[in-house]
Amino acid sequence: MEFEYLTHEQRGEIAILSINRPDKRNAVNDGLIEDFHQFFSKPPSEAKVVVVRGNGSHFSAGLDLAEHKERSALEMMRHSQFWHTTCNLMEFGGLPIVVVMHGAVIGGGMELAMTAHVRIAESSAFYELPEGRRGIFVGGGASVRLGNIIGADRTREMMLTGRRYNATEGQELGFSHYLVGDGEGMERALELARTVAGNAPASNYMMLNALSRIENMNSQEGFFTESLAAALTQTSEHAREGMKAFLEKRKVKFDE
Ligand code: 1HE
Repeated sequence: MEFEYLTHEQRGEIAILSINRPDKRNAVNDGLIEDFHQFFSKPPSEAKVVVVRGNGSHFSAGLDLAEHKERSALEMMRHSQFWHTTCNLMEFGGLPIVVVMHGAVIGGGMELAMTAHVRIAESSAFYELPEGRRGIFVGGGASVRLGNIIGADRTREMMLTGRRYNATEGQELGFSHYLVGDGEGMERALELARTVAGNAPASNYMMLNALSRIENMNSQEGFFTESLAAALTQTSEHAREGMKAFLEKRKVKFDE
């Protein structure tokens, strides 16, 4: 697929999306969010997993401040809600995302990165929420999505002080699941993407859709929803094939 601010490369079952505004440090303008929205609204049918990365020396410098400065309250409301629609599509659309973070992972860049289900940081990665210094507030979902990872307390402190967490600290906090050397992120991402793509599609779909929702339920509703998810996946053709392949000691083959 062709986009203005994203490049898309399809390697078999893996779609690679690269944010492509390196001269602006991959700052997120409206066009870039629209590109993400377009891709995740109708991803190529062969894609079973997506790798998201940034071209140039940074993952993303966050919201495009040049574009942002002239908005009314209503325009800002719509803008923030479009980010939410897009980020929700990414988190819950059913296509697992592996992100490779390097250099700046700032503000809205961090909000985009946290929609990914498997997060890899290269050692150059650093994280900041400098909204306070710019006179703005997070609007791409950090209150919820980052809050779910590090809690409201740490999110608030991070925003109040505008502190910079480095890659090692980010790994300890859960911003990344894997920490690798500079330039090693893509190799690890492709390896993990192949593993994820090898799962049954219905199992991946449930992992993406059921777990975050169950986290926000009380335990009785959570247990019931888990049973529903189990009943749907465990009675599928893929479950029969997955268990049969194990018992027959052969490679599993999931047909769509
Ligand atoms: C930008 C942006 C941007 C760079 N919007 N143009 N985000 C921020 O507050 C982060 C602002 N950026 C930075 O702190 C630095 O640029 C970096 C640490 C990321 C990189 O530094 P450096 O020295 O490599 O690059 P630079 O010289 O600062 O920037 C290079 C160019 O990118 C320059 O443009 P040029 O035309 O003068 O070459 C910069 O203006 C441009 N650029 N960052 C627009 N962010 C959904 S709400 C989310 C709210 C937020 O995300 S708030 C956080 C905003």
